[in-house]
Amino acid sequence: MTAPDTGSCRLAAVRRGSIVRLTIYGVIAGTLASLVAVLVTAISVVSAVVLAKNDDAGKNPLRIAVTAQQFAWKFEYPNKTTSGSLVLPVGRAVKLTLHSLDVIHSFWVPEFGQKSDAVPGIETTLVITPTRIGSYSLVCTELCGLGHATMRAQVQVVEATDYQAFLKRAASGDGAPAAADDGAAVYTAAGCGGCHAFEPAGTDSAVGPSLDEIDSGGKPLDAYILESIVDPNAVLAPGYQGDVMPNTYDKSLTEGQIDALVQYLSDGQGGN
Ligand code: HEC
Ligand SMILES: [Cu+2]
Repeated sequence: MTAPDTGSCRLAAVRRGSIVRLTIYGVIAGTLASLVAVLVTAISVVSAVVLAKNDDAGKNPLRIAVTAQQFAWKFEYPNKTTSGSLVLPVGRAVKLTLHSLDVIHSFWVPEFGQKSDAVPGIETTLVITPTRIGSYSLVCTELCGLGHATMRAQVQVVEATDYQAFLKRAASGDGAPAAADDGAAVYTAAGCGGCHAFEPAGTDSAVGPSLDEIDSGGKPLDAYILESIVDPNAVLAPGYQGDVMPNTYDKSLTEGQIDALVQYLSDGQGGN
């Protein structure tokens, strides 16, 4: 291009100035608007959950208490039953109240699009309305210790009738992991597998000693296992450090659950 050409172009543009500019702005605005519309549609299609604002839980949200602990999640429903997985009815506003028994954890279901920390001594909340039936994963996104990577739980969004059925089953202790005092279920729900190998449970983590052959050091086996769970620092397994295994199980598990766990581990001993 030569200079005179540019000059005449500019002259023409100035003469038609306002109209041209208006048209251009109009086109840009139109494009932006349709882009935003496309994005909004895309986001609502991809996201399984409509987020309500924290202060907009509706009149009667479903309230579920979430307890985080190294390295497991526990959910308590309005009828007081608990479970190691989160089951939610589709289309209903849910207010999750988050607690931690030890360190800071962070509740994150990628499809829910929003995180909330679980902080010891503080109650935090998360309000969501799941809009799509399906199975999702809850992960802890706060590096909370050695078993952090295993601190996961399943989230299921189901029809309202299936949710009611789940609550009934959970209340009767049938098929609800942490509610039933079933040692295997307690082992999974309490996150023991995040640190221990135990063949009957199919876990192979090596942060703590393998539980396949527990050496009770001459004590009665059940008593030794019980002590190891409720007071982990009382006797340290040779070659392992104290203050690694959470010392909160006597608070977070019921007596029945601990008994079931002791039974489960003791039954699983190779030599006994
Ligand atoms: C963060 C990791 C971690 C978690 C989670 C954990 N433990 Fe441990 N556990 C350890 C470590 C480390 C030791 C060895 C040190 C000690 O004895 O305290 C241990 C020791 C034990 C022992 C004694 C084993 C022996 O041979 O003396 C038992 C039994 C046990 N754990 C059971 C459990 C059960 C049951 C759970 C779940 C309720 C659990 N642990 C959760 C890390 C963990
Ligand atoms: Cu965590």
